Amino acid sequence: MDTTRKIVSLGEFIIDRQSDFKYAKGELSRLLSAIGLAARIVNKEIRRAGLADILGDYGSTNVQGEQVKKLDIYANEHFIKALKDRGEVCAIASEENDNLVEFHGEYCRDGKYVVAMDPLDGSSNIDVNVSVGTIFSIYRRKSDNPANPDNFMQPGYEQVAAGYVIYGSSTMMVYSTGNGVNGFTLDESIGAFFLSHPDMQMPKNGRIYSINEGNYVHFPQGVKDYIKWCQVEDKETNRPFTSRYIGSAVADFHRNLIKGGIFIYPATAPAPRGKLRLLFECNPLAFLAEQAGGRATDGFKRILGIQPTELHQRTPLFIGSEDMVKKAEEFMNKYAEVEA
Ligand code: AHM
Ligand code: MG
Repeated sequence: MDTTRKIVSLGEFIIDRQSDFKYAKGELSRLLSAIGLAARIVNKEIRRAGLADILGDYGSTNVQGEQVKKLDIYANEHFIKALKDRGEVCAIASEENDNLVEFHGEYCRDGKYVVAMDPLDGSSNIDVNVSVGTIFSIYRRKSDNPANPDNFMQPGYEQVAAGYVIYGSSTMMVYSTGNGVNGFTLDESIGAFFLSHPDMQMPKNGRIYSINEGNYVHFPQGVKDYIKWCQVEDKETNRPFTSRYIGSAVADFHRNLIKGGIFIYPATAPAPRGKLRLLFECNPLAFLAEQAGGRATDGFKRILGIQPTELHQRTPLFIGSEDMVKKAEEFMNKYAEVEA
């Protein structure tokens, strides 16, 4: 045991860092701790997912005669409830809801903030016991009216905080308030997150590329060329690289954050704007990548600089170690005029 290292819980850490915000009165701290609470509730349900056959399939009625909710719906409801109960958020945009969820009255005291989230990303992986995650993003509200979508039409660089919870072989919460990235691991026996990965830095380079190669035929030529480049033998650059694709963006990102690597979800012929959502997935992960010294673009321009025009907007995503993303962009730029 390393007795020189201080044990710091998520709650203590949030309070300690409150002074980073000059005018903070504790609202953001309360909001972050609400996310930590919802994460623990959702974690408990995810850990029981393998028992669904015994206790009742999701969508069916369980042995107690209760309706068993699909986990993505369950996660959505619990994150919304935890945030609503703290009263610091005036509206939530969720990948699970077509429209904004807005709060009024006691549930929105001053409601300085709005939250965009993907409550359970990669949820198709749940049935096969593969990691999934919750992704969140916090902005200052812009309009007096919580229902005004303009509150969410802010470029990603305006994020006050962003992060994710990964429900993997252990459960972790990783977040940033714009002052570095810190990771906390859940001790399930006592139900508390502890600082386990202080000041996370994404390696400047890496040798893992992560992309759904099944779509190869539909990729832009720049991506095809980059993949081929990754596969060529070259001692100096340590190629061929390793291919790893989990199919849960949070898990692929988390691995690359620690080991170094690139994750690409490009535009494809059938999905010309890519698959991933700017507000719910790309902006929060891009914020974390940049805070950890990495890079995130759509193959040409910075993700955090994109002006959103709709809640469920999609964008191609190239994210990870700075040098790897830059290299992939070089290949994209060769065809920029053709693809523009
Ligand atoms: P979801 O929000 O519906 O779960 O979809 C997002 C997920 C990402 O986690 C993952 O990177 C991607 O979809 C995988 O897509 P594909 O199966 O097309 O490779
Ligand atoms: Mg998603």
